[in-house]
Amino acid sequence: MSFTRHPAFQKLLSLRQNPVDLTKELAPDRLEKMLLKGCGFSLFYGTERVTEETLDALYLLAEEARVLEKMQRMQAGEVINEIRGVESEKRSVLHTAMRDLFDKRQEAPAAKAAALLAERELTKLENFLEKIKGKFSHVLQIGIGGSDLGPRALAIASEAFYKPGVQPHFISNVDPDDTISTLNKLDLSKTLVIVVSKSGTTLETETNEAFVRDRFQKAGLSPHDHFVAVTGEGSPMDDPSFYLASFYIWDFVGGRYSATSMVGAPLLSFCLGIEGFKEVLRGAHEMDLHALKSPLRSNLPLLSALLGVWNRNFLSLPTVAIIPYSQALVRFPAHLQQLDMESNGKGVDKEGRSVDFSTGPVVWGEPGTNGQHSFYQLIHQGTDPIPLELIGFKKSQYEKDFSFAGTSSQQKLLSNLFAQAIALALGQKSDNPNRSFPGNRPSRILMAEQLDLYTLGALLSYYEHKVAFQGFLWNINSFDQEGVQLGKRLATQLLSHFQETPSPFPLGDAYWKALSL
Ligand code: G6Q
Repeated sequence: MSFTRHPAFQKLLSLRQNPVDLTKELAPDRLEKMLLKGCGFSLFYGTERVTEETLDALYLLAEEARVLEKMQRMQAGEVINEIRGVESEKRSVLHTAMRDLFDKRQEAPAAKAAALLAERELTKLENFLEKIKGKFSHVLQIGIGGSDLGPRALAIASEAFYKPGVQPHFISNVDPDDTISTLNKLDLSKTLVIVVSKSGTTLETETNEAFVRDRFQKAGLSPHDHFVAVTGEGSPMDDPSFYLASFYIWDFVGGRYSATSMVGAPLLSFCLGIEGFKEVLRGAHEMDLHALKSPLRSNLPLLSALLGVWNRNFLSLPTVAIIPYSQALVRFPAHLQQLDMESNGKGVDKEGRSVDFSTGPVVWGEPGTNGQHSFYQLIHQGTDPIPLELIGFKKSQYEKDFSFAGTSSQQKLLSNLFAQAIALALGQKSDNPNRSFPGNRPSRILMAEQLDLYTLGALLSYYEHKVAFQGFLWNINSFDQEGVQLGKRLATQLLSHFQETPSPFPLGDAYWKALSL
């Protein structure tokens, strides 16, 4: 059913007339009461502009949209990546099977078969890593979009747990400066190169692979002894004779959902050891089970999805800032930007009808406290309220800290996090209009004990399921990406004309024709 036709939608429309005023209502007991715990996380949502009545209506909406049933169908491997009645991808969506390696495994045949494939590739990887032990210290991943952002975000976030001496590097952009500056940091003789492309046809990745292979050849090294492929079975890159090892990914794992598949596994296992990588998978799997099995009112990613829908569709807030108070999560906002905006930046519903409501928000962010010294000005006093998703951890990763002026750095970090949420909610009155803060600006806080490997996996999965739940609520397909496909096609068409004309500016008729829009 269309999102706006649910009876709960009408109820929420009436509630939006009079949303809670946080400047009046925020008090310690509200913060204590509006808290949901699960899977090692605590979600504080007392600083969102909701009342118990709003929450009742939101949960009713979730019930009417049958989101838990849809989550079950997804994790069971039913074909849900489709738009009914028109040509579409028509695939299962089984990134959850990539980490279904522990107890309480899925019994549904499609999910079970996918998990067995994942297990097979992981065993292959384990044997490969054993074989190359001691040969390499640098690892370079070449890939873009989903074949870069998630693995890179996880690799940066888990540096505290690396095996001694390993150094990961990434090349994604087809900008030659990116490639050269990365190559300059490598000792090629000690470098393992992992080329990741599900399609095996992405121009940026093909170009960078050729570029780096050329460097190996020029250095008198055989690329075959250093290059590993991760690709789809039967893709142009699926040629094991060309690589030291090859691993597979499948069309039921979308690029932006692929960090826990072989897209992220080789690099992360190289850096963390296979057991370390499995710990990331274990955390992700526990959150998968939590999203699947928790009832409506105790389901963490669902609550986050519902609060997001309230802010987007009923308070009409068009963006969301994700601010981790953890430097390790510096690339997480970039990954979540792709995850959310590529999944839910859609204009038709699952029946192919144009939607008459807003879908995915603009997602952006930076770690706190850095953001506080830049764009928080607009967040406090700008004309457009921006809902925040704040992420924090009680303990630091290294657990090595320094006391200055009576408090540790970790205490300073956390006190900033909570102070911001409260200041945004309460605001501040002043006779000087330039020094007054309107307040009533929503945020929520996701807290965990420590950003260890398990928690990192669970955090990744929490956001994957938040995005999926929002898609289920809006009745859109969160798992295709026609907009990305269009850009790839047009760039390739246009490129042929660059070969003919050295200077492409101004873009003359020939270019417009090449685009055949
Ligand atoms: C992700 C998108 C997109 C994709 C890249 C790389 O969901 O589809 O970001 O991951 O375009 O594609 P390949 O892995 O096929 O090179």
